[in-house]
Amino acid sequence: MTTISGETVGLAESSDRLWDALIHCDETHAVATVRTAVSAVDGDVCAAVEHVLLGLIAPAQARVGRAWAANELTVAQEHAATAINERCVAALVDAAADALPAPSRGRAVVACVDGEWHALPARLVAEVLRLRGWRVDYLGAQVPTDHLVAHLHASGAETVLLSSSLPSRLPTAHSAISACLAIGVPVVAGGAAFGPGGRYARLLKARWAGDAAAAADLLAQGLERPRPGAARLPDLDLPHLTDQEYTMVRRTRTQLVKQALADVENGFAAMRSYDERRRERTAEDLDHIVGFLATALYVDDAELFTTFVTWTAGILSARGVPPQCLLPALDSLRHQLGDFPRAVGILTAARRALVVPRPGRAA
Ligand code: B12
Repeated sequence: MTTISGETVGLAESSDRLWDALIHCDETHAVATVRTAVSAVDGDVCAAVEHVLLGLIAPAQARVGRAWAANELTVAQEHAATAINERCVAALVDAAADALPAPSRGRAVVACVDGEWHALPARLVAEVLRLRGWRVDYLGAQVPTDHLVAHLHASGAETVLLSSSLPSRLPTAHSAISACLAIGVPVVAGGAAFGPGGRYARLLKARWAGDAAAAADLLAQGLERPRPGAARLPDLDLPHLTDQEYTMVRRTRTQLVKQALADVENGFAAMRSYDERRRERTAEDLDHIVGFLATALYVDDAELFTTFVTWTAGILSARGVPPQCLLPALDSLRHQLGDFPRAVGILTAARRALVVPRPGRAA
């Protein structure tokens, strides 16, 4: 028997079995594996379920992401694995239903930022809070801010837990955070979008927690209700926005992408032979690049953009696309945005960070 009180419960064997089931689209074995992992933990069922949700399923899902990025899993396998993990979460929570404590600690809303489809992390947060005795309204993926606020008014929930995985959703997250604070509801933000150590959450005036267990601990301490009027216009939280660089990049996004596409075609010969579908994918990639540039301007952090560009270079390399094709794109944007010093600085830093193997040499 294993116990979770004060000791680490090994999940290594279950982890291998779950991975095997996920990559073979084997839902039945995946569910059996997570159920067995829970029953192998001695003691409180709710604590055991939490342990397996966060110690087995969450890391398996993150591994799915890494394997997809390395081109070891197809998009279809990644989708199947996500669906299976969602089913595993549901199976465990159902199995713990009889042991769930009556909700006695208050009411919390868990939601993803508008435009954010990564719902599984938010689902994990919701279930862990329920297991710890909170009443939880789980609103799922991409919740428009006005509907989130309307729900807070209607439900009287005391806290919002806001999830976002994509840094490019940060400006939208800021609006949501500000809207919740304005009506006196504290916000705990979480997810990869909020940066290492949650630095962007703090910048946007939200509390932050690294995972569902840390969020539950934070809520248990009691969060101070913000004073009405605590929310301010974005320019007051982020004074650099007054230079209008973010606004201009957002406003001219379509034109920036169009011109960058033309410049990449000129600067990267291989692209001239692309069929229509590949050109569309390239345009999508460029749109992501401009979206991340805008976000880096929003939070005034060149590192956000550099991290994204080097990540994109890795994704391209793993698929046999030379990351050099990013250089003409960055140069095009730098040229188009020559009058915007912060944008030029961010693009220059990313260009420098992009380690491009010389032609004919191994990476
Ligand atoms: C599954 C998945 C999807 C699924 C999501 C389905 C679903 N139901 O969730 C789908 C297919 C929809 C998808 C779409 C996209 N995805 Co995706 N996706 C993933 C993947 C593989 C797993 C996400 C996940 O569940 N992770 C596991 C969870 C448990 O980990 P976590 O998110 O870090 O969460 C932990 C903490 O951060 C924290 N936490 C999270 N939220 C919160 C909230 C609160 C309040 C608190 C306290 C804590 C907290 O708790 C969790 C642990 O307990 C990731 C890869 C990865 N490594 O995460 C990519 C990933 C996030 N996706 C990515 C991308 C690019 C996309 C797309 C843009 C792809 C495309 N071109 O269309 C779209 C964007 C869609 C959108 N607008 O949101 C990139 C983002 C890269 C970047 N630099 O921004 C990633 C990292 C892919 C990768 N391998 O590199 N994706």
